[in-house]
Amino acid sequence: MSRFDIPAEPDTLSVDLVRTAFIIIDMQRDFLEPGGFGAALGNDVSLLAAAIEPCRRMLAFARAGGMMVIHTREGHRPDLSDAPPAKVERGEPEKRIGAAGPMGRILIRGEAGHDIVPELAPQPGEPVIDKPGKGAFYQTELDLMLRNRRIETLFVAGVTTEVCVHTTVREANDRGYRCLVLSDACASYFPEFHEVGLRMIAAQGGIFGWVASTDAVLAALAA
Ligand code: TIU
Repeated sequence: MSRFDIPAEPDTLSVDLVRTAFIIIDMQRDFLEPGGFGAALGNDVSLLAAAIEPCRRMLAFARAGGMMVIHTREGHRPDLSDAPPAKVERGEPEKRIGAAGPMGRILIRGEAGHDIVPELAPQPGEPVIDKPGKGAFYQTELDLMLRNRRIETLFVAGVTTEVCVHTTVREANDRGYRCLVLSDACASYFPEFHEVGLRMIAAQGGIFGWVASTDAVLAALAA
């Protein structure tokens, strides 16, 4: 039996775990640690640390149960050929995408800051989607990979709630996936945006998807 009813906002979500993927959005050092992209934008990066442990618990469950696990990373080629000038040319030049920082060049693939935090490091066989934008579907193979596995539902976690998590959930929703956002496994530099971002997903009868805590999901899946 792989079907479970998960208590969520705005209502119970029935999921088939065989057709569910756990997608962890951009839990990279560039967003969570000092000296990366998040800090260059003027943010207090310590606010994102709270999402690590809930992500780790869901990841452990998913791995133990053989669920599809997908990691994403936001970043660009070293020559910036995949980075729109409109994205790069913001803020002070020494803090822009591609500038040198303590974890290497900011938001550039292959640099230390681009890595996923060690607690959530991908295991061999788990796809890592490198994305140039905020959404994980834009200019990536994610949709193809999910369709090939007949995935219908996404458990979504990561950072930041109102930016890359929201953009990805909106993209997924329009493509016909049911998205369950794990409220405490996401985080924002702006606590109020986190709260309102989650409310926006579940409002209007679940206009973008469903929201539940990691504990609520794990308890339902253990039943
Ligand atoms: N700035 C911010 O909140 N987020 C990003 O730029 N990217 C992601 O959310 N991953």
